[in-house]
Amino acid sequence: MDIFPLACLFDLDGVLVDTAKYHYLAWKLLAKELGFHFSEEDNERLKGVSRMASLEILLEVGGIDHLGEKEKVALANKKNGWYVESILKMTPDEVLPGVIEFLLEVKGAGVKMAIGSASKNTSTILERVGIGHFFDTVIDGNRVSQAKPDPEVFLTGAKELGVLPNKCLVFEDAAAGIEAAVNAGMKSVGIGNPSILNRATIVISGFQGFTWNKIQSLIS
Ligand code: B16
Ligand code: MG
Repeated sequence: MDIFPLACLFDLDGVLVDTAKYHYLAWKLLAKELGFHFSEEDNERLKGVSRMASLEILLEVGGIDHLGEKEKVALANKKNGWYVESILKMTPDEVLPGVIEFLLEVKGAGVKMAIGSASKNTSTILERVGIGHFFDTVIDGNRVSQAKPDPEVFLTGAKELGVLPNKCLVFEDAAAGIEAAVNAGMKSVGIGNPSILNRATIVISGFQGFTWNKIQSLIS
């Protein structure tokens, strides 16, 4: 019998933990320093997007178009300093509902697991919330050069796990991440809004109430 999937690749922010609120606080503070308001709606555009690309969106919202590369890097570093202050205070309680139960089930089924995240702070977050031990490998923003929707992050994960892309299942909350899964030739489970994640194989609102067997039957 054809066994599917042999590996699960998990995005981090918005799938396993909710760090978006800390990103938002730090970006909002930066915008305030630059003299404009950055709304929660604007912040939605930063989901799954790399740090420098997020800064470009923020500057566009503020109508700031005169900064050089050095100034931009300094602003991104400043925002990251504030963000790191927040994530260093994270606790295991901040793992999203149903996640631990789901990871335990997948691990128990002998399925390999990897992280595929754009964040360069992935290791700090995994350590703070205490879920790092579940994953056979961690592919993050420090290890890839192409941002989602490029498939690099997921293809690297599959390669490190020694599993063919078509035997991998991706869990993602961002449209760009679902697109990356499609580009990698992988099926995907979208976490969030079905109208935004319409390229995913299936969409669920979160892990609570979803067993591994249920997910397997929904994707096949
Ligand atoms: P950092 P994910 C992404 O994480 C976030 O969704 C996105 O908002 C953030 O800009 C990006 O990581 C980079 O994060 O500044 O920590 O390197 O969803 O890919 O796990
Ligand atoms: Mg995400």
